[in-house]
Amino acid sequence: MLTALGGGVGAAKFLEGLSNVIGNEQLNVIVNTGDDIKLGGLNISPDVDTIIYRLSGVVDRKKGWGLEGDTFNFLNSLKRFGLETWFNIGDQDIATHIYRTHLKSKGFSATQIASRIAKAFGLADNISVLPMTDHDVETWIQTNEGEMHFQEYLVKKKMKPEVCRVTVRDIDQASAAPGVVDSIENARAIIVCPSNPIISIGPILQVKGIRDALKKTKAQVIAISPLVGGVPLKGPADRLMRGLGLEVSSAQIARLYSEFLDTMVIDLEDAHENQAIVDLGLKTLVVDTVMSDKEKASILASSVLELI
Ligand code: FO1
Repeated sequence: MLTALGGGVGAAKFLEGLSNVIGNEQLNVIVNTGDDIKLGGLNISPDVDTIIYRLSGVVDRKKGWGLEGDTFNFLNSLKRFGLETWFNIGDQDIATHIYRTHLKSKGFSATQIASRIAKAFGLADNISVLPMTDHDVETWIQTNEGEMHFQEYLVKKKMKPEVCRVTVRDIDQASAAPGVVDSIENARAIIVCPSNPIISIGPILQVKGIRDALKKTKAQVIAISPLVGGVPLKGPADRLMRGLGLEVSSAQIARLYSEFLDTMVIDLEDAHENQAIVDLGLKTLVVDTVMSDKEKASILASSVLELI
């Protein structure tokens, strides 16, 4: 059994590659839920959905999120009522959010809901998508324009405000969802996907029990840096790291994970950081990490598997 930690588009791309090279081996994916947001009464869990959509072959590959060929008539109709429509929910995608909201109102947990959505999209039987926690948490960003939900910072404000602090609301009440700690304890190896270390992996590590399980596990832990040439290919990792006073580098990400990490995978363009990571007592792998298509994601996943 392999276990991966991740959230969002980078993780989903890597996991697609991984799913193509693991045969029937069980893969448990522990997914960030800090990006979750309630909008217009709907419970939306972007990272869970992005990973399910990608792994079941229905994602909009150009955007990296949402469903291929989706339309936005519903969203346009909402404008009539003066509701905020900056978060682009497609006409097919909304069915997922309605279903999640319906099950949640009936008392189903995030874990149960993710499992049902995955099944409905025909996700392979050997892959389990596990939300990091069944408790409701939300990542909020303190900026020079005030505090806002992460999605508001990312989508509505287009990452323009200056970041001062990142808080995962209610994380102190969040315990690991069923199967999460077990997946870390009993894995053959654990892969930290090329995801944002602050808002994707950071919240997962703050859930009670997860960091400790990673420190204790006998499994090798391998992380893939989301930076290429010192910058993220997508998203605000650099802005968030800088805002928190951190150096923007793969070596810094390795430092954030060093308590539990064995190997850091970095891009060829960041080869000059190799020694700094080795000096932390970690192994490294320097390869092309740019996943411009499925084949390149599979090649990266194969290189990671060869380390195990
Ligand atoms: N990302 C955007 O940049 N703009 C959007 O309007 C948007 C809508 C959206 C709707 C559903 C969904 O599941 C994801 C969506 N995303 C959108 C992606 C999401 O904001 C981010 O990819 C993740 O939260 C970052 O990890």
